[in-house]
Amino acid sequence: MITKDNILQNNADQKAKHQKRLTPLADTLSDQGIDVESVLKKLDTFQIAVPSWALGTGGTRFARFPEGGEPRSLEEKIEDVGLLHLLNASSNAISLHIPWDIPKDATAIKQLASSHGLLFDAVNSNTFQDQPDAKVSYKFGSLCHVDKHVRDEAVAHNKEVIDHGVALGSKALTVWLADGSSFPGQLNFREALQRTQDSLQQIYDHLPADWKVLVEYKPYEPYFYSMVIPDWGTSHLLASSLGEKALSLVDLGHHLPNTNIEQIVAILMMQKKLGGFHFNDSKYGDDDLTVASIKPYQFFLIFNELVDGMQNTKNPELSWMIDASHNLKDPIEDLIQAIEAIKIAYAQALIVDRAALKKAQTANDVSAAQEVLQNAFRTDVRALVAESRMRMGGAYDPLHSFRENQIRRQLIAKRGLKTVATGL
Ligand SMILES: [Mn+2]
Repeated sequence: MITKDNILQNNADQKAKHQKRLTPLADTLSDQGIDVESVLKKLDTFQIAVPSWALGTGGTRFARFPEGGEPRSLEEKIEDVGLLHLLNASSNAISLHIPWDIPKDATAIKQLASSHGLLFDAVNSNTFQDQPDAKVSYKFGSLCHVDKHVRDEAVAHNKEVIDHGVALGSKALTVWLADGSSFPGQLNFREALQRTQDSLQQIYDHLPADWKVLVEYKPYEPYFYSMVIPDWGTSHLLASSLGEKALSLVDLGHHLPNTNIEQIVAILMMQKKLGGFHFNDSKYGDDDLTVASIKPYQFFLIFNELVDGMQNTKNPELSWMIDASHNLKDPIEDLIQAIEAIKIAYAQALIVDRAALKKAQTANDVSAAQEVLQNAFRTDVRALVAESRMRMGGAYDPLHSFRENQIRRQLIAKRGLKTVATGL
């Protein structure tokens, strides 16, 4: 479809245009005392995992309008992430969802992934829906359920997910619980949380020594009165009680409107309890829109705290993942844009003049502090991100390459127009 040679040839064609953008930017940054080379090195190695469920077209409660050529199997999902990684050199891992992506032959799947330069990031369990062969129902919860049989089943499922992950070389389990209630009185809050903690402890005890469990939180949906793990505080409480291998996972869409997510990031990192990220953007709720498509400044402020935390705390290494689902755009085009947006925000956070910011904070110079942050945010770093991408073998303009090479048309020719990605 598209080869490394195509990409290198196209990059060579764009070289003069690229240099015209890069040189003045690098000069300006150098004048500001920024070590451009060290920023580039950080960008070079920054990799973001792609979730298997983002490769097909999502829907709403009302309809689904597929793009065509969606991956029909785990193998094809891996091929799509491989294609993405070929284009952007920044998505070297896939995050699987069990049972949607159970490998029939783990060794063969691992080999296929590795042939595309891909690793397996966190594996995700699913107790938010009943599978056709289910012995019990999760209608009224899973890890929090009042019936021990249901809890046991949900715990066993999570342990199985860990085992699948071990076979693939993954190192983390993400638990997103759809447990909650939609009406007052439906659940005893305290008992539901206690049962959840006990269930999580059993899962935690099944983790290999070098694994971690990432505990997601969400204030509402699918239930609209209470969620058992509604916020970062509850996630942090659970992660703390479970042990060192348990960490909180921040999904950007899992907050009430106007929540100060950057402050949550700072607090969790101070506590060495931030495990990872699910990147997306939101206008109203868990909209799962493209990263930074709605609130780019907030996204930059989040990365500003992440960079500060990575430099100044002992927080463990983070799992960077996208969690998005799109019903309008070509899923691969959307992922190209999402990863680009993440790298732009990271680059902008890396060029923040931290010494000047510290000085302004120490002097209570509010205006100066704002200037420092906005100076970084208003710098167009796209040439820097492109430079790093090309150094790593990626395309000058991945979206352009995807379109120019008519990749979606080829995927449709190969897989068909009416395919539905497994799990969607
Ligand atoms: Mn998520």
